[in-house]
Amino acid sequence: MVDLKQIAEDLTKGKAPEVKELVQKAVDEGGDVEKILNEGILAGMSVVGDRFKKNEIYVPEVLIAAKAMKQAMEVLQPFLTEKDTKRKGKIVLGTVKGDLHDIGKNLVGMMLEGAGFEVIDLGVNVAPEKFIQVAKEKSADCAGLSALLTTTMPAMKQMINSLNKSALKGDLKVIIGGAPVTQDYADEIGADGYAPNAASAVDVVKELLAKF
Ligand code: B12
Repeated sequence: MVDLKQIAEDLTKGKAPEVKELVQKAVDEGGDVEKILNEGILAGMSVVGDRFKKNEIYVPEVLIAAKAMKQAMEVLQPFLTEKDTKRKGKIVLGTVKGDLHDIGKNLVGMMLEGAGFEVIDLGVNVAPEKFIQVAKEKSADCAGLSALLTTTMPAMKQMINSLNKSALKGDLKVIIGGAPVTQDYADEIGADGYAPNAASAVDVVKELLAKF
């Protein structure tokens, strides 16, 4: 039997081929796909996130681990999609206007997809109205906004102000994140949720969309 801890450990070291192989083996052995995801891949990514927060590792290591995660997710994705025939919810995700940082946003997107949510990634430099327009078109349940610059955080407030004036008010949940963003800021601007990292973003979105 594949040791899921080994998957997590190899992932923290960015060993993409090993991680992919072990995940494939675990699936072939008939392992529980959600368990492989949670106790293998996401457990590993959570360690990577913690180490990054403590400055024990830096952006390149995070990216290498994220790449390993992405490859491993390719193995799991068909099973996850099959299992969640009715997806848990739809999220429009983007980095706010004026901001080009997307590493964290991409990690959040990957983790959400891994957890069974449908993610519509709008990319970077996304105008407040764009989030609302696409959410409306695609009947999204939640908008995820990322900002890495203190100067672009006000774009989150603008999006919420626009949302409150739109027909989607109350229907579209908003979760925000990014290094300078805090729970206090989320409360101040009236966001529905905040998460400090990709792993907890999944928990917060699950809570917000509990009706699914
Ligand atoms: C990589 C990087 C860049 C890259 C971005 C590449 C890319 N494709 O993203 C490049 C080189 C392009 C860049 C450019 C700039 N950068 Co820069 N950059 C960084 C750096 C080193 C790392 C950011 C990162 O990717 N972290 C890794 C990820 C995994 O962490 P994260 O983004 O925080 O995401 C996690 C959480 O925040 C959360 N999260 C993130 N998004 C979301 C969204 C939701 C919905 C939720 C729930 C959670 C969530 O989950 C993620 C995963 O756990 C930071 C320094 C730092 N240590 O943070 C500076 C930093 C953010 N940059 C900074 C600056 C100033 C700039 C520039 C203005 C520099 C310049 N003079 O040109 C430009 C701005 C360009 C622009 N308009 O956006 C400053 C910001 C200062 C400030 N307080 O505003 C920082 C803090 C560096 C510094 N100490 O000065 N940068």
